[in-house]
Amino acid sequence: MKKQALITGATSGIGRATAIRLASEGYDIIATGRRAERLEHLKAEIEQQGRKCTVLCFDVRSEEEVKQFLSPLEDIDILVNNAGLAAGLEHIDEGDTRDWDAMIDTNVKGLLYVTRTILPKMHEGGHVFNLGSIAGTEAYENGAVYCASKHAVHAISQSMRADLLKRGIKVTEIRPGMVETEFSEVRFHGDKERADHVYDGVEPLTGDDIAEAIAWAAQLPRHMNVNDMVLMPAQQAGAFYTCRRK
Ligand code: NDP
Ligand code: 8X3
Repeated sequence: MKKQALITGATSGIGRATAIRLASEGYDIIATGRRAERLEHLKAEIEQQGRKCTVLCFDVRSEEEVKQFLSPLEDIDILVNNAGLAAGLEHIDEGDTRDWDAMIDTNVKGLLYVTRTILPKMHEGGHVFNLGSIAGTEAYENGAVYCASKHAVHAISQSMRADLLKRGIKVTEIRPGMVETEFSEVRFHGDKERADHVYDGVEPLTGDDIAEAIAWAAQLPRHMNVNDMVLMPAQQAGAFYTCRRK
């Protein structure tokens, strides 16, 4: 039987690259996001690879929408909980509470809604990937709520792994440092110039690099799991250490 991979946040960056990569590994893809046109482009690209691609356009922050779109699905082999964002980069006494809601509702609650809906449709041998971050174990100035949301993903991943042991479902947390996607543009509310400076003097990772790691972990033998994968550009050693070349 063909295997199915569900990837949330597949309209851009890491999610899009992972959908294409897993399709090339022989998975049929279910791709989600809020931007319908981008999902249609992805579908066409994956179908050109000879794989099936179902696209589902909804907001992971809405429990109702998550249930409506994901409940009908069956037999999911891989779930990539990727949809997420950082919004704003301010001190806690200046932050916008709408940004805080967006991050907590997407990165934490959205991931939980999707997971709760999909897990009953996963069999032994299934594999969940959660997109955490180096911000899931480090906390930096101006990042209280984003870091808190990724600390939550780290905790959820550890508990989920324990909860699913008996069902033979693996849980891998992917925790990247700098990956050049639309992430920084979203964080700075569309300010592309500011976003570009984040990667000044650094060769960042790409969505394809993260997809490569996910594809590798997904093909390991049944008895072997990568619990936690921290991935960074070679010029970065943590949230506080980046060597920028002039
Ligand atoms: P992008 O902004 O390029 O992609 C984010 C994806 O999430 C988009 O497809 C977007 O789709 C989707 N998304 C966001 N909000 C929602 C929502 N409410 N409902 C449904 N989908 C949503 O960023 P990345 O690819 O970089 O980020 C992917 C994940 O990786 C995130 O969880 C991020 O925190 C994590 N990460 C990223 C790092 C980086 O440096 N880039 C480093 C560490 C972790 P749409 O807008 O169409 O809904
Ligand atoms: C994104 C990476 O360094 O902005 O999760 O926290 S960082």
